[in-house]
Amino acid sequence: MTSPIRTERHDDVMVIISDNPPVNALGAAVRQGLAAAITEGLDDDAIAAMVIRCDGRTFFAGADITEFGKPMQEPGLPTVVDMIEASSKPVVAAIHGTALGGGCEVTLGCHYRVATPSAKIGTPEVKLGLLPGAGGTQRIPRIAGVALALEMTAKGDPISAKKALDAGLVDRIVGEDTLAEDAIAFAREMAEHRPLPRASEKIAKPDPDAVAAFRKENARRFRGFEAPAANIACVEKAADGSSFADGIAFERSEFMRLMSGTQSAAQRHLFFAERQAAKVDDVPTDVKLRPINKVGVIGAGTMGGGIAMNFLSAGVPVTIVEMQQEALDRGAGVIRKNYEATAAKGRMKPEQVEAAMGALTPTLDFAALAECDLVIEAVYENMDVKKDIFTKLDTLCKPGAILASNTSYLNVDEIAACTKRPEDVVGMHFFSPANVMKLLEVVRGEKTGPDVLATVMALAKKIKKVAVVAGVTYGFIGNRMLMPRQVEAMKLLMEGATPEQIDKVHVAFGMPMGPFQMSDLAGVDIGWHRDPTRIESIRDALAAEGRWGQKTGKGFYDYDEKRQPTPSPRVAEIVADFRAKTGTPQHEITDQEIVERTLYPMVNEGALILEEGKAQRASDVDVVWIYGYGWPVYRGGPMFWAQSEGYDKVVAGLEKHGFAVAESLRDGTIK
Ligand code: 3H9
Repeated sequence: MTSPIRTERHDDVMVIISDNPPVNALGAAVRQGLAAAITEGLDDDAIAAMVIRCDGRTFFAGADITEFGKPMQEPGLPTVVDMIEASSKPVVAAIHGTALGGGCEVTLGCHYRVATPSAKIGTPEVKLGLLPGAGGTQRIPRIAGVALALEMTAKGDPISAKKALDAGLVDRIVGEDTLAEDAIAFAREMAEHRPLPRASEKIAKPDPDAVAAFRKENARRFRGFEAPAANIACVEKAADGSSFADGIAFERSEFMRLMSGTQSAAQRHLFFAERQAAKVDDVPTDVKLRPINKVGVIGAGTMGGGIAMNFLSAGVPVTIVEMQQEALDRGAGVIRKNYEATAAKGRMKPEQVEAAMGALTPTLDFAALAECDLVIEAVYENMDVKKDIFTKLDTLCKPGAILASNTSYLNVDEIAACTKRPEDVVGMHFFSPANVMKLLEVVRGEKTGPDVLATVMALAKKIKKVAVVAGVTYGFIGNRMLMPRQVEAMKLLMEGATPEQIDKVHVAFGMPMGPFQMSDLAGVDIGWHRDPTRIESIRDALAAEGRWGQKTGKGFYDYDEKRQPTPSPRVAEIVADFRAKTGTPQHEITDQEIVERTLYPMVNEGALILEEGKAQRASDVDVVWIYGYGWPVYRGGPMFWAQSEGYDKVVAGLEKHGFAVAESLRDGTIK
């Protein structure tokens, strides 16, 4: 097998080149090649300095994650990095693309670093539930200080080449297209400089104030995660006067601890799940995509406006249609306000706001959609209304235009059937707020064309969404799984639990909110029959009294002016009335029972969805729940969680409470 590492000689400079597509991950063959190449350079008297660079789209994007959890092949990355640093001849890292994780650590072992202006440098291991385990937590603070090391390791976002230059993590920014030759010239310039700068020999200054402030600022963000605290502890260790060797030993033991834990397994699962979700099993990868240069959105409400923003932000012009001038003006106004708020936070330039708004065409004229390559209907959930719209679109839109519905429950096949082109019809279910939430459920109708599906999946990537394909089923993947949870939460309430107790269990589990907090946020009146005299459920009773949730200041909770919730004595009365009226037997409800009756049924529903072929794979279900509903990342999604809990335990819990258990869950064949 040929090595992914080759060397080139440019007079007295040896260039070590990695060619390991797609992202130059530092797998065993790369590590072996790097170690051999360094030895080769050291052994050759004609060589005065070395350069390490990568072919392809990026510098090393980190350790090869597919090797994790398998027996390690020598040499390990820490050994290779130490070998580079120990070299008696200067070694220069030539960085382009993204030097991430182990890739960043390779650069820190080098004595010098040059980078292209567009390069990014970072240690995203924390996002995999890990920490930089090849010296990164010890070398970054020694070069760039504790404060930046905390940002880079515990948050994991990469920094620009310019910021790295300012922090000393890069020594020179070179030409975008002349990296290879500029790096050689730099190496030659440094060939005789001694002593060689070695990060491990530097001293990091302790900065307890920065550590305390960082912990406080990020407490919410880090809630429930193990890895950020371990990253912080390692960075602290680098600056507490310990020797480099002791710091490395601590980093190693923390890395191994995290690596063997369930959180990192869950986060690594998500990394691959997210990428897998983009693949549609029975659509060839070379299918010709339809060009999407102009998008139409029907409905300028919260949903339509949010959907439009995704495309405007990606530079795709949008025509947005409404029935009334007032609604149109309000919708366009909200879009502008949202962009201006982003600009006020410094995350957008004023000219970008104007460019996005300039690409928006608000209109009352439905016929303006004739020019669009994709039209997304985002009106309220009513089949007749949707059918009416799609019938009109069928006559109006140009041939080849994709016709999408943002329905969150309804039958996309039924909608498609009222057109003469069902192959052009697809569901695009965005989540609210649509300009923020990352999930897009792409609903594949029975007749949806493969090129339509592939085009929408590619478009999702362009607008920075994580897309998951769902089949036609009531509520698709996410909302269908939500239903049994809501039903059980109401039953638990009737049997003796309080909304606070149920919500608390969900928040402790890591969800952003519980079922009743969610109802209050979404609106208790959603789906209500609107007859205050017809009171058949607790929900009806709440809605009849105007307890519609946060928007009316009261729902399952009472809210103050700052929307802070408190338990509601009135809700307790309503619930007590219902319990008495129905004679529902009461019992002490434990937190475990809440888990078994609200979370296990979601897993069961997920298994049924998979059995029916309405989701492609279990990991897609996980992606839906993590990106659409805030399922804790460190639990890997409901299906991963069930597996890590043990299917037997979940089945036993479901049976205890009388649920009909999905076959694939019972026999552990969920895929
Ligand atoms: C680490 O370094 C630990 C060390 O500190 C200590 C060691 C002792 N390994 O994302 P894309 C695959 S931990 C294996 O679609 P993009 C990916 O699955 C690592 N495979 O491309 C996909 O495969 P497929 C720290 C990897 O252009 C293909 O490459 N580093 C790895 O949108 C294309 O990926 C990270 O966490 C990997 N490291 O984004 C960085 N990376 O085509 C992780 C990617 O079969 N990587 N693949 O689906 C990334 O963030 C992005 O891939 C990157 C490119 C930004 C580089």
